[in-house]
Amino acid sequence: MSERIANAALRQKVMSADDAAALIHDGDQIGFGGFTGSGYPKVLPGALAKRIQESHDRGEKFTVNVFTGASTAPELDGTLASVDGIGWRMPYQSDPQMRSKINDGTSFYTDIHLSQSGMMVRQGFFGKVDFAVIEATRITADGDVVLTSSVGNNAVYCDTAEKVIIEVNSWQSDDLEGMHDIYGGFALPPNRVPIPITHPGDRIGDKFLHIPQDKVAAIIETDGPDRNTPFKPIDDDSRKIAGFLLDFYDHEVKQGRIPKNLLPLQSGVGNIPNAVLDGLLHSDLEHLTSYTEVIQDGMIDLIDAGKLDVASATAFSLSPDYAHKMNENAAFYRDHIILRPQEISNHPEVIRRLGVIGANGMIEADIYGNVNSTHVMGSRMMNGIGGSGDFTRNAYISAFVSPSTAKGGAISAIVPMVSHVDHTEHDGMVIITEQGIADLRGLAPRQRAPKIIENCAHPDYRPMLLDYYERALHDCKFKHTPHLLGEAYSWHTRFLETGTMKKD
Ligand code: 0RQ
Repeated sequence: MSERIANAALRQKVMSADDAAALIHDGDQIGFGGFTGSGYPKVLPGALAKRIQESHDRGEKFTVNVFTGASTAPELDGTLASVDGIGWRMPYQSDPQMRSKINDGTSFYTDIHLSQSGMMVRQGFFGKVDFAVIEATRITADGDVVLTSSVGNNAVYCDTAEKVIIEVNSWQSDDLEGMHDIYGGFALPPNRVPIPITHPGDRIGDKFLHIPQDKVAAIIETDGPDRNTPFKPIDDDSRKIAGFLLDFYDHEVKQGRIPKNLLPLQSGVGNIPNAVLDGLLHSDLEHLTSYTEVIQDGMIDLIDAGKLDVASATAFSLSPDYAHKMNENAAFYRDHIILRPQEISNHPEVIRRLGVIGANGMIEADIYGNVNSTHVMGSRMMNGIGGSGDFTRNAYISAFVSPSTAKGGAISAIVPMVSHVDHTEHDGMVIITEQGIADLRGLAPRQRAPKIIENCAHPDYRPMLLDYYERALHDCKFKHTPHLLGEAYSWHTRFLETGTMKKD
C-alpha cells in the first residue's frame, strides 16, 4: 500500500474505483476537483461511467450533476458525457464530448463566473452536494490532505459535501507540499471580512486541506498523469497580437500609468497568451509578478529566466514536458508559485486591489466593444465564461485578444452586433487583433466604432463594417449607439445560410 497515505485510519478506507463508484447513485450531486486539465480525479469518473452505462443498459435512469473547478479531461467530462451520464453541469468546460452533449440538449449547463461558482455552492443555490471527489498527492499522519496540480473548488466541495472520495495519485510530486495556500475565511454575509492579500506573493491560508475523517468514504490509489496537452507552436498572428499588447504596456509605462515592472499579469490560456509570455521572456522587463488563474509553460520559462518573481494561480495548465519539469523541480518552483482556491485567485476584491492587467481570448466583438466569449453564432456553447469576467470587469487594464477572422476567413471576429454578450462595452478596455489595437478607454460609442473597425477588423470586412456603421449613423433615429436592428445579425444569419459572412 502506498506510503503516501500516512494516516492509519484513512488507510483502512482504501478501495477500488469500482467499489467507490458503487457508493454513488442516480441524481447525486458531485463536486469534482480539477481545473484546466490538472488535478482532477483520474479513475473514479471512469468507474462511475461504467456503472451508469450498465444502469442504462438495464433501462434504468442514472445521471449525476457535476460540479468542477473548471475544465477537466477526457477521463472525467469525456467519459461521463459519453454515456449520457451528466444531467447538469457547472462551471467551465472544454471537453468535445461534454460540449456536444450541452449543445444537443442532453445536459444542462450553468455557465457562471469561476469566482462565484464556489460561493454559490456555499450559499446553497444548487442544493445538497452528496460527494466531493478530489485528488491528493499525499495524506499526512494527521489526516491532512496535500492537494496536487490544482486547488480549484476542492475546499468548497469538501466543506459542503456529505461524503468525500480522495484519489491519492503517486504521479504527482510530493514536493508540491507547500505550494498550496488554502484560505478558509469564507463566511457568508454579513460576516465577511477583507481578504488580506496586498501582493501576489502573500500567503494567507494553510498548506493542507483539512477534511473531517468521518466524511471520507473512500480512498483510491492512482498513478496517472494530468491531461497536459502540448501547446501549438506560436504562429505569426499570435506573435503580432502579443507584440501590440507588449507595445501597449510599454506605452502605459511611459505614460506613468503603470510601474516599470508592470502590474500583476493575468492571461487566459491558449496560443496568444503563450506568445505574450514568450514576448515578455525576450523583453528587458524584470521583477514581473502574476495574479492569474493558471500557470502556463511560458510562466515557468519566465521563472527560470529570473524575470517572474512570483505567480499566483489556482492550477497548472502545462504541456507534458513542462509537467515533467514541474514534477522534477516542484521544491524549487514552490518558492515562486502559489496555488489558491479559485474563490481567491479570481476574487474581484483582490483583482481590483492589486491592479491586475488582464488579457483574454474572445469569439467576437462588436463595433461598440461588447464581447462574446462563449457562444458561436449566438447559440452553440464553446467553453464558458471561465474567469474572463472575473478579471475583465475588475482589472486595472483589461484587453481582449483574437485573430480578426475565424474559419479560414469565413467569419469576422468584428461584427455589427455580438450574437451573445459576456462582457459589455462597460467592461473591456482594449481590443487587439493581428490588424492592430483599439484602446477604448474613455471613448463614447461613436468614438469607438470607427477605431475598432479601422484598427482591428480584417481588410476583407472593413468596408462592410464601415458601410453598416455609416448607414446606422444616418438612418437610426437615436445617435448614441446607432444600430440597424433589422440588419445587425445579418452577418451571422448569412454565415449560417451560406457558410460565410462575406457578401457575394
Ligand atoms: O475552433 O478549433 O474548432 O477551429 O473557436 O479559437 O482562435 O483557437 O482561440 O483557443 O483562444 O479560444 C474565446 C473560445 C477563444 C477562449 C475562446 C473558434 C475557432 C476555434 C478556438 P476550432 P482560437 P482560443 C482563462 C480565461 C472564455 C474563457 C476565458 C475561451 C475555437 O478564449 O474559452 O477567457 N474564453 N477564460 O475556430 C466561430 C468565431 C470564432 C470561432 C473563434 N467568431 N466564430 N468560431 N472561433 N472565433 C481560462 C479559464 O477561465 C479556465
